[in-house]
Amino acid sequence: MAFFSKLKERLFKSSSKLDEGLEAIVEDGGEPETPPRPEPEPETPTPPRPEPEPPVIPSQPNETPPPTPVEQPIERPQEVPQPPPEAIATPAPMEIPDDLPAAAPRAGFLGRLLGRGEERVITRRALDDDMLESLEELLITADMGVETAMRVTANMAEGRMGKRLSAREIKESLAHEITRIMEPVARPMPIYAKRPQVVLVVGVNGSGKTTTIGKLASQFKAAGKSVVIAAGDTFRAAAVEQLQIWGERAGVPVLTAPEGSDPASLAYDAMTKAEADGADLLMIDTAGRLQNRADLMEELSKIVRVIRKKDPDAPHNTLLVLDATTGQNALSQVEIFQKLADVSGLVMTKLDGTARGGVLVALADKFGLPIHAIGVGEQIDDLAPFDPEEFAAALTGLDVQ
Ligand SMILES: Nc1nc2c(ncn2[C@@H]2O[C@H](COP(=O)(O)OP(=O)(O)OP(=O)(O)O)[C@@H](O)[C@H]2O)c(=O)[nH]1
Ligand SMILES: [Mg+2]
Repeated sequence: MAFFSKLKERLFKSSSKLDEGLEAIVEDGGEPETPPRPEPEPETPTPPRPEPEPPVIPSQPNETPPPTPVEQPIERPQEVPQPPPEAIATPAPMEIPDDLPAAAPRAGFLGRLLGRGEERVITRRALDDDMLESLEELLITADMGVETAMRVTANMAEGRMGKRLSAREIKESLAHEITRIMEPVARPMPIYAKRPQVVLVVGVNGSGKTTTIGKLASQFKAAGKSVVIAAGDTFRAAAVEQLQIWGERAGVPVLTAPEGSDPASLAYDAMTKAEADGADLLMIDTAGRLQNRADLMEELSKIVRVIRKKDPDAPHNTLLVLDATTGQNALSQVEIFQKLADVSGLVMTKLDGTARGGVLVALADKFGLPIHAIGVGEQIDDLAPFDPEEFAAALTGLDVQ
């Protein structure tokens, strides 16, 4: 299945919430209009697209300095396997001229044929303060957060106040604003020439760390990288077993240690093995006990101290895994983990089955940390690089044309 379709289907709860909400806002106070029939052929050439305006979103400074890579990062669209070319759907154009009826029948022979005998009625509502307020509330219910929702609606309103808009036009401009916020943070995990590149994976209990490591390991393996996994969550025996199952699925060795043993010494052994094997990547799973923050902090910093004995620049990536179903809570998790570890990027899991997908927009807006990937299910291939246009279209319920 094309990833966009999968994303859209799985983001159903978020998108249907926005979709239905937007329709209701336009219906409430809007008036039905029948668009004028287009002129018959010849087709008019499409006017050149206006240059995109420079972003007007005041960007938040990124508080964490970017990690200093030892070697030049290799931008690697090829590292995380992309969906096959035929699976990449082109998102709908994000900007449409204000005066064009959004769903006007297509001009030309086919358009006349399809449009014959039926007048399509579109409801439009003039954009005013009341409507903006309703839009803002709707975005807040989708977990976009108050500040981000305000910013998105304010940007969307620019130059459109008083204009009569259809639900589709609003979706398109919302998707455009969301894409603009998310584009700067949509970056795949950088791959360094360093061997082994150490990836420390952190996050609260149940956020999806172990599952994400399994999925990533499988994707890196498929991309030709050799990977070693360290089961650094020695707190629960079940965690080790779970990781072993993922290791088998991905065809990647998993280093384990007895329950209750020191995760730092396991990480050290794993570093030794990864070096001896000439592995490209070492992924270290960790326990996510936030109940005792001091313990967790000590545990994480000990892992870092120990692996730095082998490589002073390790870990090269610290991925924070966040669960989308926790909504706004994800924001405070980022704040906490930025204090506990030098977070270099985010992975957002469980975007399937939640109506809180908007939190990803709030995260991008507030922290500006790279979003490497998103999880939309429990299967090995349910993790994809983050694509802002696809995400914005799926979130707003916009159909790809
Ligand atoms: N629906 C869905 N479920 C997911 C996703 N990612 C992980 N899960 C599920 O979430 C649950 C917790 O995932 P784990 O990978 O065990 O989470 P963890 O962070 O390692 O948890 P702890 O080891 O307890 O800290 C499991 O049942 C996973 O199958 C996702 O993208 N979508
Ligand atoms: Mg785990």
